[in-house]
Amino acid sequence: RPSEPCFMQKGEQKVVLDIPETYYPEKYKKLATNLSNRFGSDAERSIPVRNIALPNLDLPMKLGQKEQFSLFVPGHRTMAAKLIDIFVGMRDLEDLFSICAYCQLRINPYMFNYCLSVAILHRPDTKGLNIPTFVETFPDKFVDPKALRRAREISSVETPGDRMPVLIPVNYTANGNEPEQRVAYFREDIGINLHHWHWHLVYPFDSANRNIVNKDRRGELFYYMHQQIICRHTAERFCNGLGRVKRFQDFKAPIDEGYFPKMNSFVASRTWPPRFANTVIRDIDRPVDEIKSEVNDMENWRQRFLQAIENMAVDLPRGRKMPLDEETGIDVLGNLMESSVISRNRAFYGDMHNMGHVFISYSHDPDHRHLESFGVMGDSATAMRDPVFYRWHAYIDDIFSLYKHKLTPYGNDKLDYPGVRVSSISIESSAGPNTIGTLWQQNTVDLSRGLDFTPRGSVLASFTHLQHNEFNYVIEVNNTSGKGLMGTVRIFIAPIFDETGQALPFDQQRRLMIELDKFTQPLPAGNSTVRRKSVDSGVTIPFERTFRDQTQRPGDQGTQAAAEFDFCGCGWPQHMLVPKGTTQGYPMVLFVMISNWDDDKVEQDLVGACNDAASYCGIRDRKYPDKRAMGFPFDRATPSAATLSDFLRPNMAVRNCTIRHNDTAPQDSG
Ligand code: CUO
Repeated sequence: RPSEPCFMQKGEQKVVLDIPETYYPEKYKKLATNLSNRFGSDAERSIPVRNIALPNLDLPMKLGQKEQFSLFVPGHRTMAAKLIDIFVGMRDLEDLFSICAYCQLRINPYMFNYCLSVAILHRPDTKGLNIPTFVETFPDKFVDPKALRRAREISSVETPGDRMPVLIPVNYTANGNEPEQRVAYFREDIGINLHHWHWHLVYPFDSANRNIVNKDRRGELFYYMHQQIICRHTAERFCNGLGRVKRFQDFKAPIDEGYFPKMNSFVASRTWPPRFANTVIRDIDRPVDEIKSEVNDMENWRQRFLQAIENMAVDLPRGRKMPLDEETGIDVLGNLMESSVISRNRAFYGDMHNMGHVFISYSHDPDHRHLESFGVMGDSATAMRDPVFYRWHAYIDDIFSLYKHKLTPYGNDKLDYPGVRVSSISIESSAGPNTIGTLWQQNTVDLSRGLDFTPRGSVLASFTHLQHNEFNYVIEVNNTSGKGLMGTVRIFIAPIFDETGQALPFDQQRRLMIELDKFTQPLPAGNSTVRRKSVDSGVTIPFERTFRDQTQRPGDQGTQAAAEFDFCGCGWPQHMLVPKGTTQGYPMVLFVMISNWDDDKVEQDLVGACNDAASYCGIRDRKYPDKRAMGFPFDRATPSAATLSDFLRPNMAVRNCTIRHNDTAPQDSG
């Protein structure tokens, strides 16, 4: 951290960095010898830092050390892209280490952390390096500031063995008068926000090094991962007596929802600004952030997207056109919409989604007259806390959906799997047949790394999150082909009724289908039973991986395992696999389809690759492991089906089930 220029603590071992004197910023130079003497005498190990010819860091150093950093702000993006390129371009690890030692004293800590994390994920020689879990490095982005103050007090007055965990309250951002507070446990869930931050780390949208951005189907994954967030959020709303979010589509209309994050930034020593109810986004003119943008730009970009979808073709530079075809259209649109550096025409289609974040996050101070920084929507680690995130992304999703509506509905050739019949799916669980039990659970996270000094030993904070009892899917299959086959099992769950209690028509219900799992399955000839555990889901990562410090992972063997772990920090948190349900029992429909693996498979070597949360995160350095459109078979409309039953084929099955919530005091995770 900036206050400790040459000192680190690795576990209980104190390490001093032997930094070349020229690396110290002017203000530290006089102190350098003192610091080295002071920490050096106390240190158990000294690491020499190579004195290298330093690259030009003027651009990334333009962002002050005490400023907030936003990936969505174009100027910050350019600075970060430059720094990522510098980190990725260092010729070996020692040079990277050296430039980091230099940067750590000069570069904005949030930007430094982001760029170094991206570089570590993308350099071939750092695949074995660990990134500490972000919640521990910057807990101020995830937890109640009161808990952090308390943690500071505890760490300074109590010895490690005597420390009791600090309690992070569940509901601290609003009271029951605010209807949106009913889903705060979802919006403010630490694991969900970590997933979102990690996703954007794995899929950066700006870099001069196009390989870092240009990953297989990244634009489509941008669409799909966020689409899944929207339908998961919608299900939570239904469980809590709320309707679907109102899309944020009238850019001139007030945003009904306010949000008061009550978080403090350690770095900027400031409170994150709130947004009052009924705020209207306005033109931004903030020379300090080099942003001048008009709301009308958003209107224009929107019109161009609608036109492109209408024509099923996008305009390329120099008057050329590119058809939006069935296979790659959504990927092209995703990159245009986000927008990423691989957008086919950023000059024309602009930067719609990112600037939506920017307009909203500066709506409280668009011309910087109050000297305020951006709100939580400006940061991928915090954006999902704000109710407006879902309104904005629901609107983005609607635009993608317009394109999907233009595609020919899937026919039997795509949906059916001749010879494979699924006679049933059911759920086995301790909560009863076809019932999933949810509850509140208490867990801990270590805040010591994120305090603005490094205490000896951990300072634990205890927080409450939703959890469910583990369950199994039981699928009865009949393979009448007379030979062994391979299938892809696709499991989804969706609400049955809308917010008014009416049965959801198929075209609405399919857009609320939450992917629970997807896996490859051998299908022996004849009858067989597939039993699959909920914890093995292809969309989630285990709780331990979301929260625990990777350097302390037990049983790690060598660099390969650690590398996989880093990438695998991306994944929907297992504890949020299913919606909360209700105490009376919330009815949902479980859907399974077994598709023909010959039409799904992507031939590639997955040995050593982390692929247990591939549905939302892809696989590092590999192709997306399912050839079908993301969201298949529900991504396209099927006008001929009025209900889900109309849509079913012999290789599909449904089961009504119940999610029953136990609303008693949280249980300890043990
Ligand atoms: Cu993930 Cu808008 O892209 O937040």
